[in-house]
Amino acid sequence: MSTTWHVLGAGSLGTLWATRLARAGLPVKLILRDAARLQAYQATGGLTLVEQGEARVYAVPGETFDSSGPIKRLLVACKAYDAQTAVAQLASRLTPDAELVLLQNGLGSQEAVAAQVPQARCIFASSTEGAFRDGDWRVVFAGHGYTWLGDASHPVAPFWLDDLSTAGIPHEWTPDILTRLWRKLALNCAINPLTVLHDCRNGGLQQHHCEVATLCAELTELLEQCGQPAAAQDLQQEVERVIHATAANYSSMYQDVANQRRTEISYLLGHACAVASRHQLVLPHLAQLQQRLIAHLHTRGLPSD
Ligand code: NAD
Ligand code: KPL
Repeated sequence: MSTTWHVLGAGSLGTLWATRLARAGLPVKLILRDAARLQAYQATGGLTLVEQGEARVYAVPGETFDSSGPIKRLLVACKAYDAQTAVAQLASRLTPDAELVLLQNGLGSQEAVAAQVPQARCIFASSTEGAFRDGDWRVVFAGHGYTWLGDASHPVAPFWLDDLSTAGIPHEWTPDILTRLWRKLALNCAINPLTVLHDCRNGGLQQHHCEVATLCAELTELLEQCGQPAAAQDLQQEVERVIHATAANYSSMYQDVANQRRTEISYLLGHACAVASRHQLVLPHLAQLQQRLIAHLHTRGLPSD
């Protein structure tokens, strides 16, 4: 009998994972905020996955935090700023051998969650898959990608990665998950805030080549100083490649701001600046970028944490 996947967060990635696991016949349960959300969900009949224009409904069972029953495998699919509070509400249901998969972008939230549930194994993930919601309980699979998973403190892969293969979720186990997360964080720091401040698509940053290069130099210094030299390698070339390859796209932070949604700034640029200051590194352009972004978020009435 397979272990049930509890999925916390019925948003884009949570739905993308829950529907594919359910489609493969694996046991999945969705954890919702409260009874009202559960009732609304149950009235809809399930989660809808839209793939290549075709919509299919999967009747994944739902429950709330205070449902009874132990949780052995938990996919945490909320935003970085919600992860700690959401997991705290479930801590008492986690089994002594529980495993959590943390799908959050950026860094900082994973350590906070892990510290909260010391008995559990926390597996960090970094995903390049893309999905967005086009309605309540509906997600559009927008970009095929890969999910890297790893546990910096314990390099052995869990046996349940087979479930991901069965569900057709492209993935790879890596002992260097922190390097991957730092590399992605650096890319996001070099691209996303500038797209917000210059009000442009990723490709628009080709007009701001010097500003991008200066940020890449400071991010490279940060990565080298904080023990992540592999994540620093050829950073500027990689940033330029991504700007070119995704020229027509709006960055995720741009989309958050445009839609008046809270950003994950504290776990991206905020985390980079906090680590720089912990290492007593002076990185003036990164610090100035953070100040400009915070001021911009305030003018839009958005939180800056
Ligand atoms: P999302 O906002 O679509 O979904 C998050 C869900 O979590 C929401 O439905 C929210 O209501 C729910 N949630 C928050 N707190 C909760 C709580 N206490 N109890 C129950 N539910 C709660 O976010 P997303 O786009 O799926 O992103 C999740 C993470 O994955 C982020 O860190 C994001 O950066 C990362 N990511 C997303 C994508 C993507 O394409 N969407 C790609 C790569 C990485
Ligand atoms: O991951 C991204 C995002 O928009 O969040 C890219 C496309 C790499 C830009 O930083």
